[in-house]
Amino acid sequence: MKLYFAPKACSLSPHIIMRELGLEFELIRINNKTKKTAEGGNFLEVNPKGYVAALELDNGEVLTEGPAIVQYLADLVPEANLAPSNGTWERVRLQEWLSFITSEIHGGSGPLFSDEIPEDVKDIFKKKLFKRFDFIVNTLEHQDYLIGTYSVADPYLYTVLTWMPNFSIDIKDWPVLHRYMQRIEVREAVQAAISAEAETDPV
Ligand SMILES: N[C@@H](CCC(=O)N[C@@H](CS)C(=O)NCC(=O)O)C(=O)O
Repeated sequence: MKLYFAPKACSLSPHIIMRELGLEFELIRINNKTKKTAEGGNFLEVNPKGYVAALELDNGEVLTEGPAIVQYLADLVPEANLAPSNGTWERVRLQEWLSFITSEIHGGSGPLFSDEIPEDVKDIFKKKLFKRFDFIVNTLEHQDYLIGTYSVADPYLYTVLTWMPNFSIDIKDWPVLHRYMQRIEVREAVQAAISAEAETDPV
């Protein structure tokens, strides 16, 4: 398997999961501006949508969209318990969280990366994001992880929360979220993924 990634981007989430599961894979860095891959190829030929993450399977199939990728990976090693079994209510709850993270937190922070959006407009997006943070806090006040046990939803939320300093948002203002991030950050797979991405050469 090959994981196409850009350092510190949302591709960190499936990257962490692959390490949590002990899977063998090749990491291929891409340049998100030029869409060149570290192999010298055109990333648009891998994922015509032009964004990471993209997972290329050994049979040549390419899977995109973070929530789909992490569920596919978790199901490869069910005994690791990173996702409840398909067809169970608990799995639907996991999908509910993945959808929430992808649309409300990941998608919700997208405009904050823009150089073209004025600060006062960004403040409107931030306000909405903060409401979503409060909702997450309501859950994490009572349990360590989103579905109760550590699952593929947690490295995804962790990854998008690492972006907040870029927007002058201090996650320490939500102590429950801050402690949650610390819990995830100390995991061996998380540290290994962060280091491996940092050690790759720019494309
Ligand atoms: N819907 C996609 C969004 C992926 C996404 O936003 N990728 C960003 C990095 S976090 C990216 O590569 N952006 C570059 C671009 O859109 O050109 C998913 O959830 O996987």
